[in-house]
Amino acid sequence: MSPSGPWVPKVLIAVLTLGIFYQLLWYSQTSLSTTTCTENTGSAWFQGVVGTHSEHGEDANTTDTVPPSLDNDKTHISYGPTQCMPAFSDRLKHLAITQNETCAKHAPFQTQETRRVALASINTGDPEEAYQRALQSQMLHSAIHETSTHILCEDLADGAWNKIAFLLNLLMTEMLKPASSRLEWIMWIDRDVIVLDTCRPLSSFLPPPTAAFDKINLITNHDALGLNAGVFMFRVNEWSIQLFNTILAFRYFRPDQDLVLAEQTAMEIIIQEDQWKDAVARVPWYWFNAYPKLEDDSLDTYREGSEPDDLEWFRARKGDFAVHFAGVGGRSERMLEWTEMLDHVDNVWEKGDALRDVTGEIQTYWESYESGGLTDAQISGEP
Ligand SMILES: *[C@@H]1O[C@H](CO)[C@@H](O)[C@H](O)[C@H]1NC(C)=O
Ligand SMILES: CC(=O)N[C@H]1CO[C@H](CO)[C@@H](O)[C@@H]1O
Repeated sequence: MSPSGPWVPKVLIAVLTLGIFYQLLWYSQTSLSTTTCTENTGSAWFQGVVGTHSEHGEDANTTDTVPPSLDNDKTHISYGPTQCMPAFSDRLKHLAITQNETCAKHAPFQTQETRRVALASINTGDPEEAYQRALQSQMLHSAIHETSTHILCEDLADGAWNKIAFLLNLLMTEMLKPASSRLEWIMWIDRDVIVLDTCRPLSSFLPPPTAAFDKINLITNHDALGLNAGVFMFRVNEWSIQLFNTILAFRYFRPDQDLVLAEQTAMEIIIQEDQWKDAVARVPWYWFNAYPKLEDDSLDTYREGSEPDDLEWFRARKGDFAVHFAGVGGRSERMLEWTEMLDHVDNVWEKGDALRDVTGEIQTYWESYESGGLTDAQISGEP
């Protein structure tokens, strides 16, 4: 015991010295990042994101050229105290402006949104670069179309049920606004979905705004296993509140039912039932939920537009709205490879190398729907 006595002051001094040294290091790092924040505060599109990422270095030259009309915090909205909204760099802000122009000029469809629409997603847990990049592609779409992206950063319910709880929260908030200003439709979009065609407005998937389609409240699609709830659109109304309430309460009221894929299975079961099914329109898988080609050359063939003739009909190709990495092995790496590749792909409508344009098909779909003549092929998209 006694030998330890003389050591104590030396250890204390050593700890103190180390402490001062590291504090200095820490201090200089903080002041560095604070500077970065201050520089960007003026042009931040949304509160809270400032300082959480440091993408700003690459594009400091553009800060003062962002038009004031785009300088708002209403476009990208995160929910909860945790900051999970990916940064929206000046490079992306500029991309939003230039793509807005090239889309309007070259896309063979109307690029302006015709309804009040928004995107919703969740980004809980430790940030993952692949998801950040995918969410940024969604945020870019919102910025181009002057809509909004809503991202939940907290857990409101366990596992994938969190999504349903969040959509209820969004719906109820919107329903408390006057009907003339609330959102009309929301697209739920998983964070493993990359938006490929930022030109296509979300409104373009919706039925015409006429009475014949008033009863449609939900637009879904199936993959090979049935309903895929990775991307779908729903109307902001009481029906949707009822639906999501019912899904959220499913386990309580039907505890014996096996839910293989949690909330997705519950949703699939419920929307097939008589009370709900007439308000649901199932549309082709690839309209807004195409899956990536899995072969090793998928990046090259997408970039070059050299997809093989036998590329399966539901696989993403140029012109498609989005690519969803549902259940793809090594998803994080694949998604990062795709986002990096996409950084070097020009607007497909400007280059004129789109391999699919669903515009005509969407129109025919709703015409057939109205006349009661929808075929199975129109619904599934399978040729
Ligand atoms: C996109 O272009 C339209 C008209 O060309 C304009 O009104 C709108 O503000 C633009 N939006 C962005 C994000 O640049
Ligand atoms: C380094 C950098 O970010 N340069 C950008 C400056 O702004 C122009 C647009 O005005 C971009 O094209 C450059 O990439």
